[in-house]
This record gives sequence, C-alpha cells and structure tokens, in this order.
Amino acid sequence: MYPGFRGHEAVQVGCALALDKNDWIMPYYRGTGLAITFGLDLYRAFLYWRGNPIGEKIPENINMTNFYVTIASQCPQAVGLALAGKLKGENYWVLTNFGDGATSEGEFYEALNLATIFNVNVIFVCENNGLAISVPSRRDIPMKKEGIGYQSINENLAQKFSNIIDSYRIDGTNVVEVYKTIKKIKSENKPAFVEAIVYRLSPHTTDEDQSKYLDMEKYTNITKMFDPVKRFESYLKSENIIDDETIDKFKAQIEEEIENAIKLAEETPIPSLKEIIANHY
Ligand SMILES: Cc1ncc(C[n+]2csc(CCOP(=O)(O)OP(=O)(O)O)c2C)c(N)n1
Ligand SMILES: [Mg+2]
Repeated sequence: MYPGFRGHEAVQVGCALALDKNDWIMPYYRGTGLAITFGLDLYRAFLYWRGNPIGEKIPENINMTNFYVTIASQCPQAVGLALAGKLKGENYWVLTNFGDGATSEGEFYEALNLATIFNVNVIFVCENNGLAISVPSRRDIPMKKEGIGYQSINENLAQKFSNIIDSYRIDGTNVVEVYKTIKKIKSENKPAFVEAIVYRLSPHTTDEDQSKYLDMEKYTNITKMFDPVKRFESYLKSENIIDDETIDKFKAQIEEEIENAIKLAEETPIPSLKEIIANHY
C-alpha cells in the first residue's frame, strides 16, 4: 500500500529546495516528494514502496532517515538530531514533515517543548490536508456525514502552537511561498512550526476508498483549484517563463525517467534473509 503525495507536491518540493546538502530531513510516509527532491533516487524510492528491503538502505551521501510510519514518532528524534548538531558545533538544520493528525500525538507536544527549551535548528512542517484518514481537522473538508468529530477545537494549528514556538500558516500549494518561509526560518536561527494548508488529491493510501467518508462531488469541486502542479504551471506561463512546448518536453523526460526506475525496481529481486543481514538492509 502506498500513501500518495498528490496535492502535497509544492510543500515538499519547496521545503527540500530551501535546504542545504548538509541539512537533514526526516520524512513521514507521505514524504516521498520531499525525499526525492532532496536527493533520494527514484529507483530506491520505488524499491522501498514495493517492499524490497534494499530500498530501506539510504545512501550515505543523503542526509535523510527512513520514512516514518508511526505517527509523530520522528518529532522528538528530530530534536535529538538537531541537538547533536548544536553540541558538535555543526549548524545543520533538521526538517521533519508530518500530517495534521500527528499534532494530536503526545510525542509532537514533547518535541515542540524540547525544541524550544534547547533552542535547536529544527523545522516542524505540518502538511495540513484537513484529514487524518477519515477524521477531519478542517471545516472546509466536505464530509458525507457530519458529527464525526475534529482533531482539534482550534482549526488554526499555527495559532494553536504559537505560544510555544514560532509558527507560520502558509499556502502549502504555493511552492514559492513555502520556499521563502523555510529560508526565512533558517535565517532566524530558532526552531519553528509551519502549518502548510494543502488538499489531499489522492486517497489516504492506494488501498482505501475515500468516497466512503468524503462528499466526493463537493470535494472534487474544491480541490481542483488547489493542484500545486497546475498552479505552478499557470504561474510560470503567466510570467512567460515557460511555454507549452517546454512543459511537454519536461513531461516526456520525467516520464521516461520514471519508467526506467520502475523497470529497474521490478527487475531487482528481493534479497534473501542472509543477504539482508549481511548487507544491513
Ligand atoms: C502512532 C500511530 N497511530 C495510528 C496510526 C495509523 N495511521 C496511519 S496514517 C494515520 C492518519 C494520519 O493523518 P495525518 O497525520 O493527518 O497525515 P496524512 O496521512 O493526512 O498526511 C493513522 C491514524 C499510525 N500509523 N501510528
Ligand atoms: Mg492529514
């Protein structure tokens, strides 16, 4: 099962591009876009999501941990990694992403507290898509049935946490806004929380049916306005930076790259238990 990041592209690409190579990322399961923009090769990402243990091994030259599936468990660890950097006099930043649901976890609160006490270089990026699987956190998400309950009494998460940590509420479908926000945080040398508003443009994972709980007609109507790729494409076109011909050329190139990586991943056999242990996959 694969948790897609359609709708989250701008926030993930913007974050990765605003980081330096010696910074660290600690992505959550929906963070494949963050990882591949930061430098993880597509082949390895595909191996990982196909369940091939070779994909678990992150190349040494990429400062990233593996994808975290246990919600918010990476948050205190991100503070630890940032604290290690501070103690060693290495001023790298640690950026971790997670969903709105993660902000209901105890570990998230502990991490905010620790980050501010130690005053370390950590950026918590909440990709608020308004849903934790089928539990809404925002009133603009049209549910089939009302009354399921919300993640929080305060819909504005940045406001909610602003008493603890520097907090930003931004449009997570606008790649430029994301990039600028992360750069600004890095220049201020303080930990920060970013709430990036996005819409989930694919089901929670490939094995679930979101039409069971979402009012699909209304949902599709709202979300079509917030496709980050389309938004960036029209922005670039309106500024005369790119034309249709160049876009088509890019798309063809990218599709070829994807096809090649898929083919290679499909051809890579699952290692035996012996090989897994010997190679530390
Ligand atoms: C500690 C923990 N509890 C429950 C789950 C099951 N679970 C997987 S995804 C998910 C929803 C998380 O929603 P959110 O944090 O908003 O992230 P999104 O998937 O929307 O990006 C839950 C409850 C889990 N993986 N870990
Ligand atoms: Mg969510």
